[in-house]
Order: sequence, then C-alpha cells, then structure tokens
Amino acid sequence: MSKTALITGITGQDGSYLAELLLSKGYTVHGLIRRASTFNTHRIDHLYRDPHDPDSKLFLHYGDLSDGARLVTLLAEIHPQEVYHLAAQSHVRVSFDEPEHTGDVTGIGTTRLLEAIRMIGLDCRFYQASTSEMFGATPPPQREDTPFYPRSPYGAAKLYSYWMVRNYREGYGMFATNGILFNHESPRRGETFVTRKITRAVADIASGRADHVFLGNLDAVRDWGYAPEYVEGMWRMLQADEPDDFVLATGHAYTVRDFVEAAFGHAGLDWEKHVRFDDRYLRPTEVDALIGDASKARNVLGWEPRVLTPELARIMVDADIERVRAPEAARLA
Ligand code: NAP
Ligand code: G4F
Repeated sequence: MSKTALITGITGQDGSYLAELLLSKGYTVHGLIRRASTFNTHRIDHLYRDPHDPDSKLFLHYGDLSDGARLVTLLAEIHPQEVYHLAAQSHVRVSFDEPEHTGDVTGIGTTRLLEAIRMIGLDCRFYQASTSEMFGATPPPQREDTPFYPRSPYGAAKLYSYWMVRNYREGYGMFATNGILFNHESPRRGETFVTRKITRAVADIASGRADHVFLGNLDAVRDWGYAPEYVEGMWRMLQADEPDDFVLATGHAYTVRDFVEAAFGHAGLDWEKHVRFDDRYLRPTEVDALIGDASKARNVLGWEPRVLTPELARIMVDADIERVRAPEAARLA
C-alpha cells in the first residue's frame, strides 16, 4: 500500500528534495503552499503534473502556518500517515528584524499543526525541522544531550517548537520526532544564506556580470552538509521503531572564510580581490561555532553523510555557473 505524506514547506530547499525522495519511494505527496502574487513553486515545478492526470502523485494545497483552522481542514481531508513539518521563517538574520512574525510562524505554527493532529485524532508520524541554532552559544561538539542556548529569535522559536514536540510525544503518545539538523546546502539553497550568496557571486564575477560581493562575519564556524543526504535522514527518522530526537551533521568544521576560499578558488578567482565587508550582515548576537556529532543517527538509523564542505562548494559553484550560462536549463538543478 502506497503511503501518504504531507510536507509543510514543500516549496523550500528541503521540501523539494524530500518531495522527490518520497515520490521515488511510491508515496502520494501533499504539500502546503502559501498563496503569493508571484509563483513560488520553482523548486518543485519539475515534479508537478496536472492533478487530472490519473498518475499524479503530488498535490498542492493553499494554507499558512498562521491559520490553525486551515491546518485542521487540510489534515482531515488528506489523512497523511507521515507529516514532515519543514515550513518556517528560516532566516536567522531576518528573525532579528521580524521577531514577532518569526515567533508566530516558526514557534506557534508548530503548535497549531500538532494541535490540529490531536484535535482530529489523526494517527500519523510527525517530523519537526529542529535546528543546530538551538545550541547557539554552547560550544561544540554538539549532540542530542548538549544544553541549548539559542542566540536569535529564530533559535528561540525553534527551541519552543522542539519542546512542544517532546511534550506531545510524552503527553499524548504521539510519534513525534525532532531532527536537529546542522546547516545543509545545495544548488537550491535560498539565495540570501551565506553559501548560496557566495556561489552566486562567484558565478556572476566569473562571467563578468559583477565585480564584488559584500559579506559579514567570515570567522563563524559551520558544519555544512549536502541537503539531499539530510532529507534521507528525515525519512529514516520516521521509519524508526520509536520516536526520538536525532542530530544530523558531518562533524567537520569550516569557517565562512574557508567556504569563500573554496568557492572562489574553484572558479580560478582570488577571493581577496572580490569580497568586501558590510556590517549590515552582522547579527546582534552571533553563533560562533556549530559542529555536530551525529553518532546516534549513524548507530540507530544507519545514516551517513558523504559530501563535505569543499565538495559542496564545488557542486554549488558549478550549478551557479551553469545557471548564468544557460538559465532555463539550470532551473531544475
Ligand atoms: P527554506 O528554503 O527557507 O523553506 C522554508 C519553507 O517554509 C518554504 O516552503 C516557505 O514557503 C515555507 N513557509 C515560510 N513561512 C510559511 C508560512 N507562514 N506558512 C506556510 N509555509 C511557510 O528552508 P529550508 O532550508 O528548506 O529548511 C527547511 C526547514 O528546516 C526550516 O524549518 C528550517 O528552519 C529548518 N532547518 C534548516 C536547516 C538548513 O541548513 N537548511 C538546518 C536546520 C533546520 P515560501 O516558498 O512560500 O517562502
Ligand atoms: O547562511 P547563514 O545565514 O546560516 P545560519 O545563520 O547558520 O542559519 C542556517 O542554518 C541553521 C542551522 O544551523 C538553520 F536552522 C537556519 O534555518 C539556516 O538555514 O549564515 C551562516 C554564517 C553566520 O555566522 C553569518 O553571520 O554566515 C555568516 N555570514 C557572513 N556573511 C553571513 C553573511 N550570513 C548571511 N546570510 N549573509 C552574509 O552576507
């Protein structure tokens, strides 16, 4: 019997890769999308078929995490066996500008979804997109039992969601799991996260369309992995015997400067000639270093990351160079 899944945030980086993965496994996939005045489905357009097509397995539904009643009607309509909750205001820097909105969507939005499941008595497995940002100021290496110390409105909202998931698991016996994922990137990464901002700049500079890029703190340390491998980990978490919390990370540390060097170097460019500093990209409070220990996911789920940061930078630069060379062909990268 084919399984049915709901993905919130299906139009985002992870949602698009997860939809691909689940469709390849024979799932029927439903996705929550926001109504926008411009198209926001470019990451999943290649998966979409006319819903009148009898072979169509991907269905999109309008809804917003701020609208709890809509989450109830949607869940009651589609009765998913697995819910992957990926939607969020996910940008840390933006969360300082929009702390209330971030709390409403990234924090309370999770409660609205959990409560909708509880209200209609839906028997499903629930994945929460928790984050290494919850560790914040706690020094690395970070793992499931490391104390949390969030350093942004985004981190605080995600930590609230984390505890609500644990509360629904313990209080109502829900199969609800937190995936505590460290940074993961890809050619589909949002354009204002630092890796993609860098690789887009490299492509624009290499093609002569730009000369420089403005960045903030180059000393921050991150553990960057490859997004398609991380969505495989999400799926494995919901196939486990018991609901639990798992870190996904590579365990390898690089600074933003290291990523800059790797990306510019791959295109034969000297980064020091093209990178300028702008303090608007600094944050009121920074997370200095995130380096994860994913031993539990390796032992319990058999999950193993393969792509490390230098290869990731090359993959992303190549995709952005191709995007500049042949924009239409590169749309589905
Ligand atoms: P992303 O590309 O920013 O995607 C976010 C998704 O959430 C988009 O589909 C967006 O829709 C949707 N969304 C935002 N506000 C919404 C609202 N009010 N109602 C309904 N949908 C809304 O994020 P991502 O990188 O794929 O990450 C997926 C999840 O994992 C996020 O929760 C993120 O916080 C978390 N996470 C990410 C990482 C990482 O390194 N990527 C690490 C740890 C955790 P639009 O397309 O319409 O904007
Ligand atoms: O790419 P970033 O914006 O990602 P950040 O803040 O680590 O958050 C991402 O990863 C989290 C997991 O740990 C997710 F939960 C979250 O949703 C998101 O996906 O910034 C990375 C680092 C920061 O230290 C930042 O200060 O890069 C530094 N940075 C330096 N210059 C910059 C820039 N970041 C951005 N976005 N833009 C810059 O110009």
